[in-house]
Amino acid sequence: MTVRGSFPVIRRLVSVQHLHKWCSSRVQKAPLVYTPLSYNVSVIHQHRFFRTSYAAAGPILQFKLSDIGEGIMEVTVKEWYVKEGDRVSQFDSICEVQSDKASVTITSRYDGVIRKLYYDIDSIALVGKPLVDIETDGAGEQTPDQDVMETPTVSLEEHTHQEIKGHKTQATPAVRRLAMENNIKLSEVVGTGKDGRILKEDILNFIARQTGAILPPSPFHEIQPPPPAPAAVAKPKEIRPSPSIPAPVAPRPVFTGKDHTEPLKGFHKAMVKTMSAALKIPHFGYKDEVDLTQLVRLRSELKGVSESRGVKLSYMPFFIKVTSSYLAAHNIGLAMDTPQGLLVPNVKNVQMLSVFEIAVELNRLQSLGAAGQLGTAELTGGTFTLSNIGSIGGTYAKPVILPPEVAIGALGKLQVLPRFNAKDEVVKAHIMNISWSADHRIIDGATMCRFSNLWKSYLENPGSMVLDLK
Ligand code: CAO
Repeated sequence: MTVRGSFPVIRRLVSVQHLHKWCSSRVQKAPLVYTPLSYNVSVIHQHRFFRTSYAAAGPILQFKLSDIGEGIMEVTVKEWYVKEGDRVSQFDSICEVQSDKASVTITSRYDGVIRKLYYDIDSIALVGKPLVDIETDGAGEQTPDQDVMETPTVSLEEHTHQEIKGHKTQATPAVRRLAMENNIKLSEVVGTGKDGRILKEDILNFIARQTGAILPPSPFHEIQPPPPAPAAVAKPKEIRPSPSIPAPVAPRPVFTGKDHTEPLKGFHKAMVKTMSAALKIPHFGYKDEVDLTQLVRLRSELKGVSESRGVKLSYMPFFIKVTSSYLAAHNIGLAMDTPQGLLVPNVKNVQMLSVFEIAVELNRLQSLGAAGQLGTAELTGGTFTLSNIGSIGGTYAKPVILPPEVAIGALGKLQVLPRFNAKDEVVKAHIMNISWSADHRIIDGATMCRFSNLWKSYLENPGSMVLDLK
């Protein structure tokens, strides 16, 4: 057995001794049940779906990666232990797959020949899709079931079961989730379904017995908001708790809502990869506040001019330009909230652009982002990122570095706040918080602090910027 991963469910499952497999109801409809490949894991009980076609030597069984529970919709194929044409015997390792929760070695339960591998190393194998074809030796023992090919991806409502210390529990993933959310061990619940299967109702009744709550006779009940008080009911009297009467125990809330699992797709998937890579970076966080009172004045003077040229001028072009005052050449990325999710296009060669030219490019990137048309050219090659989360709200953030970049800044919301001026007078100031994260393997705290101070001083005295602007 090979199971790696720290996910508690996996840890819990590791103690189970035995893998129990069974086929879907559709497969069971076939006169003979095919022996499927098995996960060499003693805990996860799965469905196996097969399509059968005939080759001269015998039936070719198509093994589909089935629902392994816990919301896992895909795994990465880490290693193949066989290649096409290899002969395998029962219990030979076929491949190793990895989900975000565990690594699992998949073994054969057949003697036969591998006819097809469906994935390359590091490809994503999807639940419900074929993993390998095996031409089995026992041709005569099996009966084809062409229909099975049409079987959709395993539904979460399909039954799974697991064996815990000799006690077999059967329940759907939804019921398991309900039990888990309410800290209930399935082994302690008596199932009233077919073959002792644990139903949602059994869990609810179990909770009711624990809490003393009375459940309606309907199969499931949802938490309802309390009904509005009737108009005729007088104002309730104030109830003073008596020390001699124990306060009523509020029943534990019962979670009966139905969650659904959606596979991560497109840019979200990329975000998983990038952010997982970012986890390897030791982040140094540094925060400060910047008084943008003068910049606010300057922008309001320039905004009209810019608009008369058809370009929206926000604060971002100033932030981007100032960030660009320290390196020879760089493409400043900006986190962008788009209908497809978070994207980070970058403004190329900011060192060569005026604030106005940056605004032009920013306007273009925003239009592309809104239309879902940002391409590889815009999305690659960034050297530093600014994330203006303040345009949505909030003051401080803990931005995550986008590898292979080494620093990132998150801009907070620009707010009007009271501050002291040089004469000790309280004045109205336009304050924005800045939160930096730096890769501490490369940038130490003092360097980050000095960079931030300089960045801040330019923005607090935008006139000084003019001297250095190109
Ligand atoms: N505080 C106060 N006002 C702000 C502000 C801030 N931090 N940032 C922007 N504004 C103002 C702008 O000045 C503009 O006001 P005017 O109408 O007076 O000009 C208005 O809000 C709208 O600005 P904008 O958002 O269209 O343009 P922008 O250049 O400031 O920002 C962009 C562009 C793409 C950075 C921003 O739209 C965006 O997507 N921000 C979200 C970034 C994000 O999701 N970060 C999280 C990353 S980690 O998941």
